[in-house]
Amino acid sequence: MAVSTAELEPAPATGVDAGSDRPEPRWRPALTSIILATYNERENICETINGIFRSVPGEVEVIVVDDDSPDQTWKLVEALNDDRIKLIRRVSTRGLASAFNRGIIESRGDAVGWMDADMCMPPDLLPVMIDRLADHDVAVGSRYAPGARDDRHWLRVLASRCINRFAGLVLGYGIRDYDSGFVVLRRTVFDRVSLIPTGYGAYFMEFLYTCRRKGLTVCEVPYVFRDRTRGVSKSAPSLLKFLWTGLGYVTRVLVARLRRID
Ligand SMILES: Nc1nc2c(ncn2[C@@H]2O[C@H](COP(=O)(O)OP(=O)(O)O)[C@@H](O)[C@H]2O)c(=O)[nH]1
Ligand SMILES: [Mg+2]
Repeated sequence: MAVSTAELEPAPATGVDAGSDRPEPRWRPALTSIILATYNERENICETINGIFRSVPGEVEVIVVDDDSPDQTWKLVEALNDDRIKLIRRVSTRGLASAFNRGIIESRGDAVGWMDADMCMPPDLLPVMIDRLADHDVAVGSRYAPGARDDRHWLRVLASRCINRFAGLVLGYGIRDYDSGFVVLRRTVFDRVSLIPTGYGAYFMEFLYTCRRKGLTVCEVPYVFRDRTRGVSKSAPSLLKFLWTGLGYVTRVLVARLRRID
């Protein structure tokens, strides 16, 4: 995939040892953890996991946090019988942000990432994102950075762009895809910032905002977001749910701006 990267701030001058002309080795994670939250993803989960194992260089663990999917997504994961996969089946609880948070708690990698398991986000972008951790704390897969594209229905693209524009105005820092939900970061980020595990995808905007407020560096890596071809969207199965989710995003932007956690 041809990918360019969009900078949110100039990269620090790393890569050259001040005392010699020998280049420093680029930072590489010893272990990368990728977290997948799943609810009724039986048609996508295996392709997503296999894509991650194919793409991510070096040691990798995949953590699947499934909320007891009625379609038994967790059973397919179990059947893969791969010791690089950690499966967490949560019973009697649901929620996207809390699922990712549980995955973070269970993860061991010095690079940690998370993404959707519906094949809208390409696993083969992960190595590019991991590479950017050599000079950034957080690398975000971006649908709206230059060179990116969002292939969904125009109404969803419009709504997403409006929410991102609003988030950009209220929260600042020039981030184009504030609610991306596709990310890889250095584990050290969690020494400074915790994910607030409430709500649906809107948690991500507050997370990125707090990262920047704490002085961490964030870059956006553009990619082509493909619309779902299998399974059903949990955030927009109907117009009413779609509007409700949108309202949740707007509210969370305002809450994030007001609470400004230190
Ligand atoms: N564990 C867990 N995963 C969820 C839940 N809701 C959605 N997901 C997963 O979160 C990801 C994004 O959900 P999706 O339905 O694609 O929403 P959309 O991208 O906003 O249309 C997918 O991998 C879903 O399977 C939930 O309540 N619990
Ligand atoms: Mg999706």
